[in-house]
Amino acid sequence: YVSVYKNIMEILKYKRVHMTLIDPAAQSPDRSVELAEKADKAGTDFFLIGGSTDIDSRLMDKTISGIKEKTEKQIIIFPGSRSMISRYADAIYYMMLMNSTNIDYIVGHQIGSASILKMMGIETIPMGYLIFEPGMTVGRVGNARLIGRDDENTALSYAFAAEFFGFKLLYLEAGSGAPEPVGCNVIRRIKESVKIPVIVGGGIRDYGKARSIIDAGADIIVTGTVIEKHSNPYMALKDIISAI
Ligand code: 1GP
Repeated sequence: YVSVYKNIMEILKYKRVHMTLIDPAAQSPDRSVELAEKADKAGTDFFLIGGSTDIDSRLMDKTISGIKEKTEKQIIIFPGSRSMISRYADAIYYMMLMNSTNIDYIVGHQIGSASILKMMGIETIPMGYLIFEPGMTVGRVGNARLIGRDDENTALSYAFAAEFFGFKLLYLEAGSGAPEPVGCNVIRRIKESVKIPVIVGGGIRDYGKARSIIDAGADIIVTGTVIEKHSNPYMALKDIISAI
């Protein structure tokens, strides 16, 4: 068994990373497994399982165990609440929604799930999570005080704070299905100033967008919608992954 975080860091030594987000609330477990197989073939590096819709651990278990049977790639939980946990996952993002106005998303769900995570012995990856405009569903559900997509100074203050807190990853989120991802100037500025690997997600739907985000310095890109909505998810994803 290889630590997921170590694995991410090893891969980052020679290339950027692509993660595929699958939301178990968006389709049946069978369909989730089918999408995961396509993403695996297209060359994704890791799976993120989660989303903003609260789902119980049974649906998490069913989706994750199904995907695990079909791929060797590691699976990370991207939780929207304390109940989105599964013993079949390889790791969980133990995240703080840093710009939430709701204490539950800053530290409440984290405390609510701590004992069970400890009991399960699952790898927890400390991550700062920032939501930018337009924020979409996760911005609303997470009660986020949205950061402007070009607001470098505010973003940078959060990034420094993430570093001081000791987070191992920093996720810049525009919201699933956002028309535009986080601004490239923001990504570039953060990469110039902090050492934590930066994840960018929300609104990445084609090669061009992926390319500019990678050129701005993002270490990891996440796509979700493209595989759910595209008529040819395999080709669409392969194209995006070619940008890394
Ligand atoms: C959402 O960043 C992810 O948390 C993915 O967004 O669905 O727009 O690819 P998309």
